[in-house]
Amino acid sequence: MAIVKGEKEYFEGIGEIRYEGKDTDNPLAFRYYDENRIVQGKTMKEYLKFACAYWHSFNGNGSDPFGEPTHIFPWDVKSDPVERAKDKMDAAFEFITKMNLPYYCFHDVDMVDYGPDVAENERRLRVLTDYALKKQEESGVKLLWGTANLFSNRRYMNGAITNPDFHVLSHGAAQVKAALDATIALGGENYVFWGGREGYMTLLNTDMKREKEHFARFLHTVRDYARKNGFKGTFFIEPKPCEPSKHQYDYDAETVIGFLRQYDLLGDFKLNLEVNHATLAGHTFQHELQVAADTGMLGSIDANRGDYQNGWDTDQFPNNINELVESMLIILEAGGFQGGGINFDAKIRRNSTDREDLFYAHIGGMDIFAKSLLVAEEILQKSDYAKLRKDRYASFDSGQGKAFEEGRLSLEDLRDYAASNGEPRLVSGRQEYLENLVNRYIF
Ligand code: XUL
Ligand code: CO
Repeated sequence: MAIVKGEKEYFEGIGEIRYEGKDTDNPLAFRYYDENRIVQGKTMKEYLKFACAYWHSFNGNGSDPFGEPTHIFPWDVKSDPVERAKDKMDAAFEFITKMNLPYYCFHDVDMVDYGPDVAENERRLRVLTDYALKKQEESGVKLLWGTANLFSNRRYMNGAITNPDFHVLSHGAAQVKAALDATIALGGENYVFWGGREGYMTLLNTDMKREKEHFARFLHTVRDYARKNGFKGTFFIEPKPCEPSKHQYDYDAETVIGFLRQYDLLGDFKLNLEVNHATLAGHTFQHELQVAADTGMLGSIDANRGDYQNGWDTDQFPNNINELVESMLIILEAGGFQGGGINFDAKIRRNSTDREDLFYAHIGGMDIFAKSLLVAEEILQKSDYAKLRKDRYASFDSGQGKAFEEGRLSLEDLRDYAASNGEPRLVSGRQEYLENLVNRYIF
């Protein structure tokens, strides 16, 4: 990939990150991510579709509720917001191309600062969209998805599209329209809705039914606008149960699928699942992936990991091989992502202040996904993993089990089968055997 720099080089001394194989001791090289290697009939680059998240890498400054920024960005100096945003974009594309990341994702306000004036915000975003388009053309980097940030501005404190005040809703809509226009202009492959404030803090002041109906009505309105304006991609909803709201309507995969089905939106929407959101919902990431895969709704993922001790969204870079191999097994068996890819919705730690840290984080994340993909492919090709699971259900493949599946047995028939066949034998679920099987291919 051609490295695309601006006037200034922000990551000086760091060149293109290349695949050097697993035995390299170069910390600024890939050990497993070989973008041209064929897996499942596609190159790794096409299969995994890695994306850089603009917000964590170029806006997130390391500040937390207890402390000031620790990441002091050299591109964040000019006073004019549009000029400053262009510098940031220079840095972003320099990083993305040095990392060989094929995609990126953004919120409107990551690209350029927004103020209170709708028309001025639209103007700013259009300038940056034009700037991004040139950079995309120069580098070949593509937009995996765009989105609007409807949670940071104080006007959204009671929600954006589910706000009890129609005036606030209209501002959310204006932002979505502009973000969608930018996504379409940039050839964005998908558009995401994550509703951090679409939920409630207390039911004492909330008409939940009406708020959810407003959200559904709005999604129809957006879908119609986008299709009319040539958007061919997929809309994703990103579930998360809470944080920042006490309760969010897009709680988890199952809840979102039910909502989309209820409001007749299944045809245009799929899911963007995030590891740390799954665990906040009390699920494994694998569970969320399987729920989505089983309904043909596995659109894309936001890659990160949580912390075993902390109960919030720590958005750390992924590094749990067992979690990811089990996840890749589900993704492979589902036939890959439906339109999406792997967006690193992850941030380096507050005290990771070296220029290289952002590179190490992405290299580690890309390598562990690449390794997990290879391991999962081998498990599916060489082991009896898939067969063992299928065989567990063999009693439904013929005879009375099959008749039950086909709806041909009454409750009396089931009772009679039990009465005439005695006590079932105990059949092992072989969990430890399967865990060892996965490890055998990892090591
Ligand atoms: C927040 C989160 C968001 C979405 C995009 O937890 O994951 O960054 O991915 O709005
Ligand atoms: Co996310």
